[in-house]
Amino acid sequence: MGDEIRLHSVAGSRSFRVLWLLFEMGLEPEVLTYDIAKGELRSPEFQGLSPAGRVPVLEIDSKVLFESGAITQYLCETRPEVGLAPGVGEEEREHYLTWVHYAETIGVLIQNLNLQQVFLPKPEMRSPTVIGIEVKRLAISLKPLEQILAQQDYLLKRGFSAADTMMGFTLESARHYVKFDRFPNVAAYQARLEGREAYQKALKAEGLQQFYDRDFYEVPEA
Ligand SMILES: N[C@@H](CCC(=O)N[C@@H](CS)C(=O)NCC(=O)O)C(=O)O
Repeated sequence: MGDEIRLHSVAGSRSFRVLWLLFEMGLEPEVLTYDIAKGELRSPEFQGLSPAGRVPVLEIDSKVLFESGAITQYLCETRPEVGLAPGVGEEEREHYLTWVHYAETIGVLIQNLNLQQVFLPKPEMRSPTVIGIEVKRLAISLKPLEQILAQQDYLLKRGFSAADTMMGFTLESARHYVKFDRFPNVAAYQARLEGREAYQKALKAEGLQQFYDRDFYEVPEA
């Protein structure tokens, strides 16, 4: 297996999930950062690595992987000794898989809200109807997390896992659109995750995410 680990990343994007997991595993990737606004993900070189021009991309073990969930599963399956995911046949495997992929259910809602509230260049391009619907769907999606986190500190009973590195980044964005006072267990969970050394190390390595210009985005008037 090749030794080099290279993460293609955009600060504040889903690549954070992978960077944080790598640090939790004690791995030290080279981090290549891109600027979406400058069209850097559209270069033929980058699209040769990621056909849809998306981050994260991870080069590891002489392979190239994209999709944060697939990368998470790959890392945990090839490095089981780190103990960050239940393997096939182990307890809570089904919950681990569910939460890893559920993080994308939330991730896509966040992506739609980011597009509507942050990236569309003119306010008249936004749809208050779509924003209202997506905010409601996001709040509904947080409810099962609130329930599970009332009973345990992490998504799995056995403790911190790669399901948490998938979910944690997503929650940091969610609080810009849904008030977390309705979700005290989710808020406490997020604080718990942010307190981890590897989370803080990933924040420093990736650089600050730049695009939110306020703490909370209200649904605009229709
Ligand atoms: N399901 C994919 C989504 C990847 C994705 O959409 N990444 C965003 C950043 S969070 C991206 O690269 N966007 C660039 C673009 O839309 O041009 C994953 O989990 O890796």
